Amino acid sequence: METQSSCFRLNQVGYAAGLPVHVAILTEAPVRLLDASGTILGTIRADLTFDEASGDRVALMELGILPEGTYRLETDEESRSFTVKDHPWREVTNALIKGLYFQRCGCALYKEHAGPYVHAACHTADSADWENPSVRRSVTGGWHDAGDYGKYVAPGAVTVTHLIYTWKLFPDGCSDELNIPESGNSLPDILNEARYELEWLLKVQREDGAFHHKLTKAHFAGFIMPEEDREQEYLMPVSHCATGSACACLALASRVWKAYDPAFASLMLEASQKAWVWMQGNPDFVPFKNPEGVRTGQYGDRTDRDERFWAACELYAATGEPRYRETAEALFAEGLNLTAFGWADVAGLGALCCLFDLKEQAGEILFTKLKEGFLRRTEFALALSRQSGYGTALRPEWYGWGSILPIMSGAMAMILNALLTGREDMRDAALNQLHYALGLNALGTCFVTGFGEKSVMHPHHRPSGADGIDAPVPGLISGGPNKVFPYPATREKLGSDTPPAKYYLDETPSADTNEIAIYWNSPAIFVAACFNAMTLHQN
Ligand code: 9MR
Ligand code: ZN
Repeated sequence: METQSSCFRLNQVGYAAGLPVHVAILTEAPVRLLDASGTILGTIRADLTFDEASGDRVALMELGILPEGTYRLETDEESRSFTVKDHPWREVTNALIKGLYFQRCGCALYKEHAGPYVHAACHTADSADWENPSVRRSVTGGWHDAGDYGKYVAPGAVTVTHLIYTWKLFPDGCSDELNIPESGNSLPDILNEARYELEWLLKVQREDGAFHHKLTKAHFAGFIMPEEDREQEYLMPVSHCATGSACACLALASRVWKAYDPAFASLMLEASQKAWVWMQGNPDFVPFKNPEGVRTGQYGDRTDRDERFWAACELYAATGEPRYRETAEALFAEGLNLTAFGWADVAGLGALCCLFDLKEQAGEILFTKLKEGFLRRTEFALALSRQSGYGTALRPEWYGWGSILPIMSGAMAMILNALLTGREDMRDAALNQLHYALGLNALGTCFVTGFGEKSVMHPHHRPSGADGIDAPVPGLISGGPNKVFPYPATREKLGSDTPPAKYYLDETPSADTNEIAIYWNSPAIFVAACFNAMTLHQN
């Protein structure tokens, strides 16, 4: 079906029986809502308003809570169906987690787990030190970052952290049946998947405690399968942000694995503490810049104060030593963005630790005061979603590279508010961000591969482009519209009049609008698992 000519935008994966159903309507004509038997349940007259991000005249309508079934929205010109189920988001949540399995590097993917998306073991050769190339060592494993085959420390640490907090907060929301190689062991599969990256993180630490910023070639590979990418990979120079993020993530993981594998937990805590010592000895922030001749992802950052804050929170939680709490308190006093959960701004991950793990133990400043500040900031996400015709928590001018990240981060913030306060307005606005990812957006596109009637088909993802299979690797989320920083080729096609929320090309070369990335999957996992768990508890 040609969704662009449709006057409905829906969650194409489906809605939950116990939660309010939202749809976007782009017509002022009367819209009938019918059930499966054709009975008209009501007639809607949408009061359209102009939505700046999309340029559409649109109304986000709440249809209330509907029992399980198939429904139809109908005008005289068009009829569009949607489903309401008891557990509509189980498969998509699992697929998003399994999407990370498909990113595994250093091992073969076998038919048994990967279906048709198999490949031989990739990137198994020893890596060279960029600054001293005669020094070589084995640094295999981890996840390919995105559509490219690089492995980057801070993005990896943030992704693992999203997985761990998903498991901590919504254990029922992620199934233990992902069909990955470790399935069936005593550990939940979401933690099994996280461990694959943690083992790699431990290999990227330098003797003195610092972490290399990344492990990549000097430039991106062509659109070839990973096992065909055989040029030399390098451990690039160390960085403050990589070291701070790895420090925090490993401290967190050490707390989790204490119960499952104490030896692994101790290794991680030692590595984390070593990283902290390096951070203390290197107080002056140096932003990472690609060395001359290196063209892979830079992942630059403006400050490491948020990484230091996050690491201090997690090390306090892991050890109980007051010096970590004092450092976190001092950094908190300087002001931090407490609802930032992405690879660059990580203070929100420290807030997660304080508010949901340490709780009162964090003390007056890091619990009571931080909670006030946190809740205040979450209002911002709610306000943005209210201002948007589609309910999307993003300003028109912020549709940049990977716009899915701030949208999913807004959802995370509102979910956490709802957990702390029980507010349903926050919960419902957060749910609209999941709807955005699954098709309730200006493009009418489901951004998760393998799902929805109009889904991403040509993500900028090397295996999807090179494997000879029409359908892309499933369970990967596209970065989505980007008008802030588009490629010249994209600008040529879309011009300057295309509105930000439609600045998107479902075309393989468009890394600027259609790449996938592990740290876009992971906040979507958090959000999807939250609502998946909610449906399990309601029914
Ligand atoms: O996610 C990154 C985005 O915020 C930046 O604007 C963009 C351009 O620098 O890079 C993105 O990260 C890419 C990384 O540099 C290399 N691997 C693929 C990442 C996703 O596009
Ligand atoms: Zn690989």
